[in-house]
Amino acid sequence: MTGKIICINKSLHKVLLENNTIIETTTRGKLRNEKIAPVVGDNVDVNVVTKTIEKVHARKNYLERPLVANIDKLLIVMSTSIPVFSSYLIDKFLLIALSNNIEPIIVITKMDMITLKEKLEIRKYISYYKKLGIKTYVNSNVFKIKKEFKDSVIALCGQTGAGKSSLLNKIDASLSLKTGEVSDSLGRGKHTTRLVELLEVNGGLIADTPGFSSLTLNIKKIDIKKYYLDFNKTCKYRTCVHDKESDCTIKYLVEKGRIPKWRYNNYLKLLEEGK
Ligand SMILES: Nc1nc2c(ncn2[C@@H]2O[C@H](COP(=O)(O)OP(=O)(O)OP(=O)(O)O)[C@@H](O)[C@H]2O)c(=O)[nH]1
Ligand SMILES: [Zn+2]
Repeated sequence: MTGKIICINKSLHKVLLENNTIIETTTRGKLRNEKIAPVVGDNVDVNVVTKTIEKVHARKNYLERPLVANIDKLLIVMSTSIPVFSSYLIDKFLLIALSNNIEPIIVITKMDMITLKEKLEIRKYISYYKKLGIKTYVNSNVFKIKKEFKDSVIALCGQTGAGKSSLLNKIDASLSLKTGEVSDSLGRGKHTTRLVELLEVNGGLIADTPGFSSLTLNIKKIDIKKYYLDFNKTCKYRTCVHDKESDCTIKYLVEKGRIPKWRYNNYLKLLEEGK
C-alpha cells in the first residue's frame, strides 16, 4: 500500500496510508541494503504485514534544511507593518520556492494596521505579483487560503511576528497555537532543534517547523533569472545576468517602467547572494 512518511523518530517511520490510517514502520531489509534513507514527506510503498517500507517514490523536491521532501506549496507570510513590509524578502522566498519546484503563495497580513495611502502602496505590489501569476491573498481571505490546504503539503515562512500562527489558527481553530510570543510557527521554543513532522490541517498536511523561515538561497548566479519569473528573457548575450552588461532587455524594461525598480533592485541584491 502507498502512503506518506509524516514523522521519523530514530528507526520508526510513521506513514499516513492512502486509506487514511497511520502505521508505524521500519526500513529493514531492501531499502537499507540499497542505502536509501527515506525522509519526512516521502511517498512510499509499505508492506502492511511486515510493517516495512519497501520503496521510496521519486521526489518532486528535497530540502536539506529543514530535511523534508515533496513540499507542494510555500506560504510566504508578509505583514504590511510591524515587522516592516519587505518586497525583498518576498522575492527571495519566491526564488527559493520556484527553484525548488514548490508553488509559492503570498499571504499579506495586518492590512488593518495601515493608512489608506499605505494600503494603495501595498496593493501595487499585490497586483504586480498577481500579474506574474503568483497567488496573492490578504489574510482576511481565510476561505480562499483554506482551500489551498486541501490535498497539499504546505510549509509556512516569514519574519517573526508576521502572523503565521495567527493565520494557522484561523484555518484550523483546533490547533490553538500561541501567538504574539517569540516562538516558532507551532508555538514551541525557537532554539529546540526538532525534526520535521507533517500535521493534518484542513484536508492537507502542514510541515511543522520554523526552519522554512530561514531557508537560504542555494543557486548559481546565472540560474537566478530562470526562476525570477519576469527576468527570464533573452538579451544580446546569452549569459547576461542583467547587471553590468550592455544591450540588456531587462534593464531596458526597467528604464521604460515596464518592470518596477524595486523588483530590479531586489534582483540585484539576490544576484549578489547567488553562487
Ligand atoms: N492587527 C493585526 N494583528 C495581527 C494580524 N495577524 C497577526 N497579528 C498579530 O501579530 C502578532 C504576531 O502574530 P503571530 O501569529 O504570533 O506571528 P508569527 O509569524 O507566528 O510569529 P513567530 O511565531 O514569532 O514566527 C500577534 O500579536 C497577532 O495577534 C493581522 O492581520 N492584524
Ligand atoms: Zn540582460
